[in-house]
Amino acid sequence: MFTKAIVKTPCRNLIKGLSMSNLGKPDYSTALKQHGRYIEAIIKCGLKVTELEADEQYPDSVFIEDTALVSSDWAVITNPGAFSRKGEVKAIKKILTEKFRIIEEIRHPGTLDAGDVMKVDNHYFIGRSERTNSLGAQQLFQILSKFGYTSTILTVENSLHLKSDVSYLQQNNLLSTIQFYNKSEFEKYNRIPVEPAESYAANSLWLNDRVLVPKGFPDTRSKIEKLGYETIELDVSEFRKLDGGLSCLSLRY
Ligand code: CIR
Repeated sequence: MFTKAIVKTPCRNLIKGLSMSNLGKPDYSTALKQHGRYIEAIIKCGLKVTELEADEQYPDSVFIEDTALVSSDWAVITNPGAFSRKGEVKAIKKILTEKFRIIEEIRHPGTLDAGDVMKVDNHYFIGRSERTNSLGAQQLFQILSKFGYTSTILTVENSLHLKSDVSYLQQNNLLSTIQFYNKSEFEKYNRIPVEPAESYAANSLWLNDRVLVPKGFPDTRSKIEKLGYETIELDVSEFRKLDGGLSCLSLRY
């Protein structure tokens, strides 16, 4: 169960964020409203939220998930793969140093976005992607093994991050795009296929027995509900324009 979350208010420069989506530029005031509803949903799921102030220097800084990996008593500060995002870690390091006793860091030339990291029970999957290089993945593997966790490193192709393709919903349930559905690494899980037309919804977020699902993907939502979860549908259209999903908008622990 999660008890806390950290989020970061979107900045006005959000409209200059990185994007491969061709969905146009986000509208700032809509993004701000959507972010507010996201916070309300997290609170409804029982988490206490810390909101960091907007930082105009970093257009993508609302996607706070990429800057750190947090657990109940330790945190790993990442080294984001995109040059324009590297400085985002400064603010997150400051706050995490106040909250956690054990802090580790991914160091240059290793790069890692935590959107490439998925925890499944006591195991971590680490995606090697355009943002997370082999060295960064290896560094995290070593750090996690020091903390007593096992990890699997796998390659992510054609997506920004590992969690653009797969989301763990607990109780052995793994939501997966068709591309990842047959990966041998995931064979032992109850895989729930996300239809290609709904692939964005593969990034849904389990929060204490509820699942946050992006608005507009009814087939995926109904598959998740059939597993017995209550879902909360959230419109995150403005973050989607920057390739961001539900998990990207918070750090949970
Ligand atoms: C980026 O390209 O870095 C941002 N526009 C989106 C980051 C999304 N983060 C995530 O999936 N964890």
